[in-house]
Amino acid sequence: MSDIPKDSALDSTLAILSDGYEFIQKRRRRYESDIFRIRLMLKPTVCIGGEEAAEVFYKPERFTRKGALPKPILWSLQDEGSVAVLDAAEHHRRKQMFMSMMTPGSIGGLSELFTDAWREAIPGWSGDKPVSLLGSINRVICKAVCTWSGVNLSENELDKRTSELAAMIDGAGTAGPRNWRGLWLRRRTEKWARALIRQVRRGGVEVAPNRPLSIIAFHEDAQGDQLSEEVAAVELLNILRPTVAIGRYVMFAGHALHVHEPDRKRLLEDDDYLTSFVQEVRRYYPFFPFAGGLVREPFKWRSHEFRKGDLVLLDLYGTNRDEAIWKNADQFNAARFLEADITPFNLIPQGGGTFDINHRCAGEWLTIEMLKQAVRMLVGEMAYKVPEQDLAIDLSRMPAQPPEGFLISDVKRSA
Ligand code: HEM
Ligand code: MYR
Repeated sequence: MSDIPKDSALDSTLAILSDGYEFIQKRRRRYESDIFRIRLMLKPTVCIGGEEAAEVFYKPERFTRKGALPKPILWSLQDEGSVAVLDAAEHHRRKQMFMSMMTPGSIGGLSELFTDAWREAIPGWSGDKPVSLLGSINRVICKAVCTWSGVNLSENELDKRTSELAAMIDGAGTAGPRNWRGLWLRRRTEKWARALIRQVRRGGVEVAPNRPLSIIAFHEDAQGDQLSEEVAAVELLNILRPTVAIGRYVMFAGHALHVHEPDRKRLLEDDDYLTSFVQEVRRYYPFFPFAGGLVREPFKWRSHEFRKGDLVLLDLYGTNRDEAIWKNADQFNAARFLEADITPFNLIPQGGGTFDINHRCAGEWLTIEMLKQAVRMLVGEMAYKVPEQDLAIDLSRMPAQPPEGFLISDVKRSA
């Protein structure tokens, strides 16, 4: 048995929904412990946080994601049959498929498409009414990532796909109507993606072999079999949806430029400072709250025996805001990463450990590059005002955002 602190609540499900991102962090502070026990939907669960905890969590093959997340979250995001719920050799092979799309050349190509789509969209934002940066940028990213992936869309389809993908993300971290809307719209996206995979396989649609659509459609498992149509569609969505999710970081970058006032001139002239700003946006702002896993092999940490099948939640948000790692963790410091060291386990907004043999987010490099380009656009190619609005970010809403998605007005091209 173990003597780690135990939350007094009979069940913590409601507390997670009300404390949101701060659920684990608050209790780590209250118990002065990086490990404590709760009951989640009546299941005994261990919560852990901090750099050492991340190292424990990301020891290769120690945890499986299969059965770890409540179904409505899983179905909104990575989904059944996806890379996220595979283990060991099967996982490594599928993950390699994703990582093969993440070469610098390929990411650079997406960044160029992003820039083109952004420039094209600016005139449409210049009307009398303020526009939401989140809503506007989601459409720009959706267009860029579809073209990059080898997916052709009409303008009408672009609107549909943007709102479906955005709804999946918006609905992922809640129980109730926002979640149901995301899942409902997702059915339409899945049908569309399955038809696309079918057409590509039959040769009805030409796609260059290095495009994600083609890579996924013709990927083979170790037995030489292609993915089922359902799973191939799910994996295509696992490129399109999270890339659209970068729109939320673009919104946060806009928020940080306004509220935390970094040196704008330096952002354009000093690549290290720009990278530091972007990393600070990823560290500071709330995005993915926790990662979950079930223990595959028993182990012991901090005198607690983890048994096979135990559910463990790792505090991603709280590790990024951990005072033991980051000086003045709750302050935004654009220059922080000119000095601070990044390890595989301290800056973990998109998971930790290694990419190839662990579940660390496949799209992290792509996220960083697109965010750097987004900041260049916001600072160097656009003039805009930030009208009066509520800029507070409610940490009980998952995913978090300023209520109106960060409004901007009087938008013009400035270069
Ligand atoms: C996995 C966050 C963007 C593709 C993950 C995980 C997190 C995450 C927390 C799970 C880590 C774990 O289970 O240990 C984010 C955030 C993003 C983002 C906050 C910001 C927008 C992207 C992008 C792509 C992507 C742009 C692809 C283009 C994936 C895939 C996985 C994953 C395929 C599963 C990896 C695996 O199981 O091995 N992401 N992600 N994500 N992400 Fe992302
Ligand atoms: C993706 O689309 O896969 C990337 C980012 C989506 C983030 C949405 C975050 C919502 C909260 C999920 C709760 C998870 C709790 C274990």
